Amino acid sequence: MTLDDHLEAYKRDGFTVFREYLSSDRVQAWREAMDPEFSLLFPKKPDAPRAKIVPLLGHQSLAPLAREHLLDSRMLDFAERVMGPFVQLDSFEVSGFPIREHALKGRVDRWHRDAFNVSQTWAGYSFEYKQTPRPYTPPLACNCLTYLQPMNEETGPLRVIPGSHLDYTHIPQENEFEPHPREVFLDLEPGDMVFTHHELLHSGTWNISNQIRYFLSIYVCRIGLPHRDSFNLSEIHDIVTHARRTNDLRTLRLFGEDPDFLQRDEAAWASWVAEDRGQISSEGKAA
Ligand SMILES: O=C(O)CCC(=O)C(=O)O
Ligand SMILES: [Fe+2]
Repeated sequence: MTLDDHLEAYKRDGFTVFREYLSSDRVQAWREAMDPEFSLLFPKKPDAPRAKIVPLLGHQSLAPLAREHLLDSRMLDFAERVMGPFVQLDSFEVSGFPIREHALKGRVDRWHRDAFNVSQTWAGYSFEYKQTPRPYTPPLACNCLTYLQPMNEETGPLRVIPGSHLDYTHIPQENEFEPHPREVFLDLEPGDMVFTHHELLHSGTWNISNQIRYFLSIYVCRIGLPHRDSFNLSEIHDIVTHARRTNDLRTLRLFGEDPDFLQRDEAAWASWVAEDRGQISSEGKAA
């Protein structure tokens, strides 16, 4: 699929899948580096549904793999296609889901929209019109989820509601743990990456396989929005120093730095507004 194909699917469905995003060597390297970490993390909170390592760039042994993954131009190119040149890191983590009892097979983790979503802004308002799907607009945030095992009935698939980034699908609290009539299970192989729109309704599924279920999550948001990860990490200082030296503005923006972006944005608006004015017919101008 070309980036245009991905963009078309993304606009329509609220997500797109990049197959074989990570090679099997990379998937194995990640798993081997993380298994020992998670076997220490799980016993600390035995009842927690998952454990996390965050910020990944602050982790001593995982930082080199994390840096390569975060700066992958395929992800950054696509993020810029969907958000424009405003891509900032919010948080980069790995989640590991422990092996759970068979009775939890197929159970919905919890339906939700990810951070910065606005679909539910007027939930509960009594409308005098019927809400119909709104026009697509660029996301304020995107989740780049890379799964490190096949995603099937045992490992617990990612379930999504295609189109829910635009159609105001609402799941009442009492149904957040129930299957949804429009849900689709994503059939993924190890190393496949799912790139989501922050308004997409989705849920994980409990892991009853014989291995830890992992995903890497790079959550990006529009520059200037509040971010969870600290950018005051030695790995990030190193990336930023290099980016300054090479005048790599995209990489600087990833960590919230770009003194000129607002000015460039405003210049683009000004030419757009001028173009619109120029297109008004003589009748419109006379009015
Ligand atoms: O468990 C999954 O596969 C998805 C997790 C998720 O939606 C999240 O971390 O926001
Ligand atoms: Fe999520």
